[in-house]
Amino acid sequence: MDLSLNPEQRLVRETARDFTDNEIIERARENDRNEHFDLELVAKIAEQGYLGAIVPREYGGAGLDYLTYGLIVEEVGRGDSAMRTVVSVQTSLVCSGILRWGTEEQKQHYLPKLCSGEWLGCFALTEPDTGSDAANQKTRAKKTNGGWVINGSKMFISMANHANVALVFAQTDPDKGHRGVACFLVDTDQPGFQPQEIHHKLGLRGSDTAAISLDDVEATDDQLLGEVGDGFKVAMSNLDSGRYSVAAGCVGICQGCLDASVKYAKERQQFGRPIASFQLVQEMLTDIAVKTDAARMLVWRAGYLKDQGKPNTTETSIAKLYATESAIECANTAIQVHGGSGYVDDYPVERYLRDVRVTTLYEGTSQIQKLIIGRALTGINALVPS
Ligand code: COS
Repeated sequence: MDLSLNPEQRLVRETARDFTDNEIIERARENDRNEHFDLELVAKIAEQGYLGAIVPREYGGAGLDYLTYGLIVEEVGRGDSAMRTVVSVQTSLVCSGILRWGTEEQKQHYLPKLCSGEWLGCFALTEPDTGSDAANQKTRAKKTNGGWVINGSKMFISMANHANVALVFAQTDPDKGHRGVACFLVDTDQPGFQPQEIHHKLGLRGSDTAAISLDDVEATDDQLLGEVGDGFKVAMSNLDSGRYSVAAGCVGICQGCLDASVKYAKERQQFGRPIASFQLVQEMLTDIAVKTDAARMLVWRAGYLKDQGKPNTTETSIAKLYATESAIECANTAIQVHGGSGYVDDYPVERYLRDVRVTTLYEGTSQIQKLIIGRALTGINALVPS
């Protein structure tokens, strides 16, 4: 197995690293403090080609493979998870779905605008009463002449306050269960689409999050993504990409924890010597390093499988489960290395912990990932007790 990156991948990673160091990190703390969704920085990220990196060049993307996309997401995630969320949502939850399920007209209409950052998109699957049980959509889509009317509500939707297009999942026929779900490319610029900002989050304070009420929202037949009944599969396949992206971002957090902790441990003096010289501190640094490497390898494996066009849902769940849980542990350990200084935002580690906490909840909880993996291992579906 060759684990080395090719020259293009190394260049993309170096560029993303410099961009993160120079542009993202310096704004992260203030944006977090002010709960500021930094659209100016989003525009710079778009200019870098990081929104829609996996989209072919003919549709305005960077035409990169998944492994290289993962390298970008890792670097942005090391800098600021709020900005990493923008990259993940726009690229994986929105663009990847349009690319896979969209008609040629839809690809040409939406992808260039999304890749350039002219438009933002959001992924409206979760509802107040529908989280893990994603097939159980309460939002309803009713057929009209030449189109659809959608009513319902969505919850915890990233970027919904700023999105120009929303992938809205809705049930068209409750008797059909998940086979009745449809996905619509909804124009947000209509009176019935009402996002409401969600504040007071534990972390990701620089990220835009909203509840959405959908009140007689209209979509034409041309705005269906996939066929009626494909909606659940659209959601799941987008999440195959989204979970990969979250995992890659968490590798970035692990790496950020390692960098900050090694630096701090070498600078901080106690008992007349750097705390890095104490075995128990080195043990903490080692724990972070091992988890970082292991998480990165799992992400690379999932990316490699995606690039080969091989099945990867289980491997993606393994990467997401391990990387997210590890990143929480790494951030917690990094605070321990920093002592009291790690508890205030002079250092990035407390933000890492607050920001990363959500990653074992969204895009499938750790429990859902375990059940997906367990089902693949045994062939037995333990998701719903019979
Ligand atoms: N890609 C494409 N299609 C997929 C798929 C994937 N990764 N995973 C499943 N499907 C298809 C299946 O092939 C099946 O198709 P058929 O109708 O033709 O048989 C259909 O979708 C139903 O699949 P499955 O039986 O696996 O669904 P379950 O209801 O058993 O399980 C879980 C679904 C729980 C795994 C799913 O609801 C889930 O991931 N929940 C978490 C949701 C989530 O992540 N929410 C966060 C939203 S973003 S913050």
